[in-house]
Amino acid sequence: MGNAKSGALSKEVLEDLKTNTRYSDDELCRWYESFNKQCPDGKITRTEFEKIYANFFPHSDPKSYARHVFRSFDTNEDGTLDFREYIIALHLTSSGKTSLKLEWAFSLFDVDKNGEISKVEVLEIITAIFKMIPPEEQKNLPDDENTPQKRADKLWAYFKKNDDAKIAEGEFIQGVMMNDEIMSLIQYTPKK
Ligand SMILES: [Ca+2]
Ligand SMILES: [Ca+2]
Repeated sequence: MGNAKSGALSKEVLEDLKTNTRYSDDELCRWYESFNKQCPDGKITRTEFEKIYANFFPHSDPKSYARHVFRSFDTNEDGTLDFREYIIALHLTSSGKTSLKLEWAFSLFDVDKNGEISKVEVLEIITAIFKMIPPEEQKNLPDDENTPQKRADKLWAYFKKNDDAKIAEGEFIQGVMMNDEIMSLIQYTPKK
């Protein structure tokens, strides 16, 4: 036991994940088993992560978005996702709680991790989101949302900011929660 390479989930990680997520012992152990089967070395690399995304978006280019998502999940910045980071990611993105998802969205937009979002960062992430929308679908977007720049301008205008101002985390979460239209600008769910 205890040896990270032996294949068993360490007690520390298990306890930590139980405290930080809503998952049970059972669920965590089951996922650990399947995680280990798919990633025998216990880590997901950025390239592997990008491939997973590519499977979900066969008609568009999710690469830069996947890169940003990976950065937001790789909290110890070692260039791979371990089981702990993977489960926290799952917890943040699949929880029904909007505030939790938006906490994660904030970390996605805060590209340089300085605790605030600039308009340049908004444009960078929105450009990545935009690339995931298949060209056919892009044609049908509303006139004020059909380019990354227009989308970034729209989001920024909603927060009533000058171009060089910044958005703090609390302000971001509260603002997006109060406006469905803005919520739709910061994510893309593929149509079937
Ligand atoms: Ca990591
Ligand atoms: Ca920032």
